[in-house]
Amino acid sequence: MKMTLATIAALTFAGAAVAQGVGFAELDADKNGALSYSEVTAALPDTTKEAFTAADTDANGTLSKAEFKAATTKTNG
Ligand SMILES: [Ca+2]
Ligand SMILES: [Ca+2]
Repeated sequence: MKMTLATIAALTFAGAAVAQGVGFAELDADKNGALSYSEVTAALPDTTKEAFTAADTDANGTLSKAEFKAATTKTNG
């Protein structure tokens, strides 16, 4: 697998979430089923815009549960 800088950034963000035991439900403060950048940074202040964008694979500005899971699964596996 080719590791781009964006991929590494996404894994760093997901790794931080896993390391802190923060799951999708904890991050989704308004419970709308998607994570905004501000919701992610509220729990994980070190998350860069680059990391968030890298995990947002459909580039719609929020992370779906599937996108979040994909990022954290890469970290675990
Ligand atoms: Ca939300
Ligand atoms: Ca998205």
